[in-house]
Amino acid sequence: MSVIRNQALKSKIMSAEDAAALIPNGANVGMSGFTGSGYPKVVPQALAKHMEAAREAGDPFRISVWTGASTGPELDGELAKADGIEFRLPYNSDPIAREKINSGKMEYLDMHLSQVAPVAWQGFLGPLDTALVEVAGITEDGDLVPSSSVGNNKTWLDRADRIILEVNRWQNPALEGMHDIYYGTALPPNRVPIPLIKADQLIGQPTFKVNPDKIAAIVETDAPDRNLPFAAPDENARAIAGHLIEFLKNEVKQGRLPASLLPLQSGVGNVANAVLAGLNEGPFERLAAYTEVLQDGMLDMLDSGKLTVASATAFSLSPEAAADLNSRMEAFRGRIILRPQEISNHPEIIRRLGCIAMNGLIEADIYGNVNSTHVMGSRIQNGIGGSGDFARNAYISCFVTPSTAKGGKISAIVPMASNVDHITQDVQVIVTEQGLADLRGLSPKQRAKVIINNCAHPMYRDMLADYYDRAMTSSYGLQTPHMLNEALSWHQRFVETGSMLPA
Ligand code: 0RQ
Repeated sequence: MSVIRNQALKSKIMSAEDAAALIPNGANVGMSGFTGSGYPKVVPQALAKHMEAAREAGDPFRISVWTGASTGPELDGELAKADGIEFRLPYNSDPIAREKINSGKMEYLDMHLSQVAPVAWQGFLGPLDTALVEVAGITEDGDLVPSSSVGNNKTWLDRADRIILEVNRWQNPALEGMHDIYYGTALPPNRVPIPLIKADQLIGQPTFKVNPDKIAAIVETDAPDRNLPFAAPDENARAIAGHLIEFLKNEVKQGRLPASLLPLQSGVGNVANAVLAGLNEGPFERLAAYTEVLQDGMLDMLDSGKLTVASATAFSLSPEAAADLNSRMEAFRGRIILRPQEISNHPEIIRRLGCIAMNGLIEADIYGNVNSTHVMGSRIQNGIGGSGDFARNAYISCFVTPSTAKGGKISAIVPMASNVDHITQDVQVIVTEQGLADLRGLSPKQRAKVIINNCAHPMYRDMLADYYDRAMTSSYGLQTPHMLNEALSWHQRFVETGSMLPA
């Protein structure tokens, strides 16, 4: 069966080049895509060629790109390489785009992922000229079958003046019916409760509604989603997973968590994926996930039966796992639900379900403030993504990280975080390969002792204890003792010498 089942819309089929030519210089473009899934693959490349030519002719052509989260090299990579992105939101992990941002050539607005759609509706971002969205198909009635991510597509399709669709035949047609698109959100004062009280509940419809008059172009594609592979869990990652599982086991024993835990959220990255691998071998059964991305580890847990259902907004799978899932999508019907990111990351729902959040970090300070985004306080790594949505509203908010980075030259536990994404009140558990710090109910000074003793690498532990002891005798105040002239000196030393360790 054709994936374009609506006869009238077939007349809109055209080449990627012709579709790209519809996007004007300076436009705000809302694109699909979330962690390397469901992003448009051919129109951005055609647009990038056009941008390269314009740049060489001395007449720069740049647009603002709004997405769900990160995308693939065909989108962010190609447009950034062509110097075609003036402004980008909300989450990026593409290395070329990262380099443009960090060299000051691209404006980047890093936002909580749950807030992007409502903010777009508030209007201060300006009008949305074009929605460029990958879909898996078009129904007889002209409804759109979402692809391997939902992200902000509902909002882009509703809000844009013009719609360009990429219909991707690579996506398994069995995706139809695996999405839950909720149309009940509104801005205040018209907001109402979102009626979702269980991770596996359906509250919306399987397709996007769309005004056919706005569809200006349809481009047919047949190209795979492209994600980066995960690193196999190393010794550190396995140790981190082990500490976290012991902690969760004890919470169950103490009667603070049910035996099947509470809905899990797991962030992006190698360490978060390794924790899932640990959970797959662990003692917990009949788990549920209410999360934003479904990584390899979660797919394995669905396969083993440890996980009964995974609600997310996107797949975030290695190329092998993406191909594997795509080849047997039907088997996961009813067990995988993809929702708009406004819903997958909604504070109201996360708080109600009581998610257990597990996210990576760049650095944490001795008082438990967490930096998820900026290396040495100034270079963006990826972005806050959904970590803030979940950390603030979770039942238990955990952060996982190796205790050092860059072969030990950087300590992930520092005197003062060089940028704060998650304030100490939103950080309840920090886990490194050294151990776990349960910070719940502790004051700042009590937290410092536990973090230094349990989480810091031995190479840095005495240095942190020394900083804390001296701060206790010289700090302006003793609620959160600091020596302001030294608090960021480790970072400055790294910038100057390439290591946080003294010569
Ligand atoms: O860089 O690849 O150049 O060596 O950061 O680090 O240790 O592999 O860890 O893949 O789990 O990522 C915070 C980036 C961790 C991620 C972060 C460097 C390190 C390496 C990756 P290289 P690891 P992970 C839901 C949740 C924010 C968004 C989020 C992230 C690279 O977890 O983006 O949580 N989180 N979303 O060398 C310098 C340090 C460093 C450091 C790590 N202290 N200093 N570099 N790195 N720590 C999903 C979404 O929102 C979509």
